[in-house]
Amino acid sequence: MLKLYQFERTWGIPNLSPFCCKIETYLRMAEIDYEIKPALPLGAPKGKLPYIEDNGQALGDSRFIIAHLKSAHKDLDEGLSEEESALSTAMQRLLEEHLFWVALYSRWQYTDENWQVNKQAIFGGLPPIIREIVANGWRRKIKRQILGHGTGRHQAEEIFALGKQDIDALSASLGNKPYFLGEQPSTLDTSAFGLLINIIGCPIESPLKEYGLAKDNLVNYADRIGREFYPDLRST
Ligand SMILES: N[C@@H](CCC(=O)N[C@@H](CS)C(=O)NCC(=O)O)C(=O)O
Repeated sequence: MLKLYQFERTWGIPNLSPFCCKIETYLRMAEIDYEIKPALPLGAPKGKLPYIEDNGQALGDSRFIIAHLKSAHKDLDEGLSEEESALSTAMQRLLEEHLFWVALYSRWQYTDENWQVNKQAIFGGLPPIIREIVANGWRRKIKRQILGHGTGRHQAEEIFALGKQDIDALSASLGNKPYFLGEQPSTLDTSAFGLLINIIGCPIESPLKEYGLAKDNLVNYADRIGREFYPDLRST
């Protein structure tokens, strides 16, 4: 059976990593059998989670994992027009290559309260003696990534202003539809749900979360997908 390597579940959401949540959501929406292997990024093929093992093949990065799932199992996007596929790609880039960094900043850098919550969730299972060393080293690494991406070069208000533009775009694009591209879930929904639930449904406080929570359609969307595809978790 396909193995999904991802962070331990916490906070009552599918995963504290938007990308892990994206893959698990794809597996559930596509009704592909899988088993979860709790992991940290250290042993991952590309040094990041999620990764999967399927038929003896290890694959990292959610985009390549989904390409494999589409060809070897089920393609959630097979009914999309060319225009819808293009929109899907563009929106996934907005989510994963821009808004993700605002969420990452909120967790690892914005306030000490958020960092403590994040630290406990990711590193809480490590023995106390090495926990602080590993967590602080990892935090330095992630802060360097945020700076290298460019997000970390702005003031907090500027970072959240950019993130709010993405929330506005997502909310307007979803409108009153059940899913981003209409009546059926597609890959774009796996990416959108993965990040949205990690912004509005977890205990990391920020202006981005407040702004997202004020968008009724996004809140209802995340809530509905959580109830429909994760009935085994508490209501999200
Ligand atoms: N492009 C990758 C991004 C995956 C990613 O950023 N994973 C994060 C967790 S959300 C990670 O494992 N980070 C560990 C690190 O950067 O050291 C994907 O689509 O899977």
